[in-house]
Amino acid sequence: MEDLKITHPFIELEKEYGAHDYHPIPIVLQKGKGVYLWDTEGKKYYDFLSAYSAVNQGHCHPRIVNVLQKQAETLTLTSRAFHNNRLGTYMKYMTEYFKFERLLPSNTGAEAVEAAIKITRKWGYTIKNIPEDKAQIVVCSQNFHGRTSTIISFSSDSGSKKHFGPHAPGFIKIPFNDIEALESVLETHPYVAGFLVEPIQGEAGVYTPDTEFIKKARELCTHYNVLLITDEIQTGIGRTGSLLAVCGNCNCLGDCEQQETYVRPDILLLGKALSGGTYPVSAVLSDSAVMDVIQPGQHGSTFGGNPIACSVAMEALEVIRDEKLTQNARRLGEIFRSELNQYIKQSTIVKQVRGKGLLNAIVINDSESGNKAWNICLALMENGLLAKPTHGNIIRFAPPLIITEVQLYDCISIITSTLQTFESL
Ligand code: IF1
Repeated sequence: MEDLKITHPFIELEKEYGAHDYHPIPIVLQKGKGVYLWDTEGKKYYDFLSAYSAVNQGHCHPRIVNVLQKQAETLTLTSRAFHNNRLGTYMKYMTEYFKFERLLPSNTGAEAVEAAIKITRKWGYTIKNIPEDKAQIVVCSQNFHGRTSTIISFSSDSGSKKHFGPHAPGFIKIPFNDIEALESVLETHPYVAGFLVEPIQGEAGVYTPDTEFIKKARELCTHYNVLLITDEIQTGIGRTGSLLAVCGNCNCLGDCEQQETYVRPDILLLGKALSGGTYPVSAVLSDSAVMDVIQPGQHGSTFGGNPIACSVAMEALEVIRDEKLTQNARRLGEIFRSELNQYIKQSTIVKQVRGKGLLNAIVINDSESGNKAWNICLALMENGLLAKPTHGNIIRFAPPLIITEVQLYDCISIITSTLQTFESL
């Protein structure tokens, strides 16, 4: 991928002293507020990535930062060797907010996914009576659930898994959105303990499944006594225009069981925006019948459920509710896709816009190995909007959910005018 010929002292430091595990857009940021980011030269940009949906509430949300500061001056970490006055309150808050009986606190998304794999396997052995070490978990091709050794074992992306073997066994891959394939596997594999799925595949390119896919997966998992595990680390917390992507098009904030379109998983995974992007916080939510397979000494982490994480997460979720960010994401997402579809009618380089709420992507008319999407993102950066391609020819657009209609139209204008400059090339 071509880079602008510029470099920057901070970029050079990363090159000189850091692991080269990323290929960032060549920009150095030093300030964030709301939907805006500023680089070290003071240039202002719209953030259309939101740190991969971790900044749903906007950069440095004052309420969340205030809680972060106050807790950081009071008590940052006790470890779980002792109790503290924030964890129990947080557990009650989260289980009521998302309507589950129990929460296991963790820090990163991958940790939550790994915990869910452990819980599912142990549930399989001790409750479903699967023979020891025979449990299998169904996953989808093109999944992204994190980068730990177990998780990359079931990745489809060779770049994520090659030379990192030997890979963990116990996973069966089906095509995303293929309910017949799921049924066939569950019919013929009695040792399946769980089905792990992103309700929308973010990294793969914002693939939204058929409306009924998750609902039918729920029915099949119930029928075959398999745990449905939904990874809402990227899609959750209002991003897709409902509190959880597996909700229907409801305005609710947690009581969507009343809606016939709500699909309740057996295990719900959250992360990223759970802290509004201010602190690593992730969570595994389930009911006692599943979560109680974990007994003292069988799971944990130094920072899991620390006072800062608990305090910040509760405030971050209050902000989602108080500022009606879920509803805003739904309304503005419809405008965004409608406007981009208008543009596509006369475009030769944009093939499609897809997504839900404010998790959207455009597909560029280029090969996956092409650099058109990358060059478009460089041009967008020059024009004051930050986005980054996922998988070659797909550009993900995911602004903070606090974006206003005026700001969104401004961004649509930047995006379409930038795309226009590539039409004749
Ligand atoms: C990177 C991708 C997005 C996730 C889902 C679990 C995790 C993620 C659905 C793990 C994390 C991040 C990781 C970050 C970039 C970003 C990403 F491009 F990698 F794939 F969003 F799509 N489940 N996604 O999206 O959470 O351990 O990172 O807290 O690794 O480059 P984490």
